[in-house]
Amino acid sequence: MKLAIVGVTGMVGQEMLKVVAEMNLPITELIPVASKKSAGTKITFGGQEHTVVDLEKALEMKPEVALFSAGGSISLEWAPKFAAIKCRVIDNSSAFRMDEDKKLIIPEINGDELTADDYIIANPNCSTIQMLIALAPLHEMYTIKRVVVSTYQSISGTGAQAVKQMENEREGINGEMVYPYPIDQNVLPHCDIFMDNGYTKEEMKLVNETKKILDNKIAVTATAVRVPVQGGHSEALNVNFEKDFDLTEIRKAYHENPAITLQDNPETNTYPMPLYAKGKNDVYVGRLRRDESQDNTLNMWVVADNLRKGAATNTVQIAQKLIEKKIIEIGRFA
Ligand code: 11C
Repeated sequence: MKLAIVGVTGMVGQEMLKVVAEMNLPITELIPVASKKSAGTKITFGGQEHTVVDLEKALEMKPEVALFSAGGSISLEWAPKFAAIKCRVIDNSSAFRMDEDKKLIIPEINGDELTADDYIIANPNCSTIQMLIALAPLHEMYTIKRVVVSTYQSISGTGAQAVKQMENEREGINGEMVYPYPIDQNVLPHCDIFMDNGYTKEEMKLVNETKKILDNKIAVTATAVRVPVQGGHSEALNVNFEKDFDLTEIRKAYHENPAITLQDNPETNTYPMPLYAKGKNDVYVGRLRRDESQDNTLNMWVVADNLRKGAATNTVQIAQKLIEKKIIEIGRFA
């Protein structure tokens, strides 16, 4: 298939190239797409050089699938134009996630909802994906009533300029700031913009996307925090169930889950950390323990590479699901 990657020069776009190669998507032509400013530059994929094109040119080249990760306003303007030529768009921005007519997909959880009518498919926010991969099996076993989540989000979630800000701070260079404060040696209780209700947009993504993907009845409250870690988001979850749970049964379910690596042994100091998750597609789960202050409640710790399962990997897995379900008509434009 002809595959376009829109935003190919960004941090997620670069990771998409790696994941597409690792997962062996059946690609006959790669169309790397970026802003007019980057058009004409070269990228290497599959041992060959490819020229980056702008969105207008990419549309003329009629891709069958386009992975978008170039920001919400680009998606809002361009995804419908690609969909109009019957290209399947998988969009990593927040533009369409809460749109009632668009599906919000984590393949392991609701990938089977995809149909041939879906031309713009939304990829959830990174912090939602890793949380729901960990929570979905528990919801099936014990029915989740409420989740209290605190995130510890790395700076790569903000993008390359945030990585530059932290590098500059560490080297004592007075450079451009993307955060309102220094991030090195600091912790900001602030991811994405503030909303009228006092929560940040990132916090509300955790609330609203959980309801859309997993179950509208689950109550979620969130505090999203930026920490001076280059890559990998961590989350502390407090999960209240309708009925009592069994820790051995939970460990067994995680152990058998192909999307999850269980790292949970206090005796050997084994628990998930961003350092382990870097460059990996799995979601890492550990620190499983009963909340002794409340019945039917579990505490746990979840880590994943936000550029991988939180973004590029999930997006590519949606494309794989479309192929598996024969929704993508491979070779249609050949
Ligand atoms: C962060 N979750 O780490 C964000 C990055 O809604 O797709 C992705 C923003 C989004 O700040």
